[in-house]
Amino acid sequence: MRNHLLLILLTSSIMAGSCGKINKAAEPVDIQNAAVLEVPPVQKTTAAFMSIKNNTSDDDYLISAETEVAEVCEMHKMVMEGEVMRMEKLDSVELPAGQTVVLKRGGMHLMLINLKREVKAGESITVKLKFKNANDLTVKAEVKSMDDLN
Ligand SMILES: [Cu+2]
Repeated sequence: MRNHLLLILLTSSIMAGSCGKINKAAEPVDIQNAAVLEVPPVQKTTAAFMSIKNNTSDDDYLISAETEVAEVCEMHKMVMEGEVMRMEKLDSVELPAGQTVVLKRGGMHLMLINLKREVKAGESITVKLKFKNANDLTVKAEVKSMDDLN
């Protein structure tokens, strides 16, 4: 009886291990092309963009973000209201299993609010990301001019 139980436990832990990730070498979540938009010194708000790939076979969620340069960092999406485009705050960004979600201009983005200092093209800014399942990630986002972001 004891042996059977042990076998069941072993089998289930092996299966759980192999199901957790699609690609063993990859991180649970990969960030690519992280960028922050350069803004004039008078502007106290900017946005950050990136591609977020969920390498696991479970849906995950980006639940918060923070940067060294802004007091507040929110997740936003653009919505059309009649002819007018406006931004709406998101509680989280869904990261479907095995898929890449792109935060980009005109779409979802991180909003950096109350900038503590000027952000200049060419410098690199630390962005901390928190997920529902994956461990926290710290990534470097390059500050880019509007033209370089297109
Ligand atoms: Cu926004």
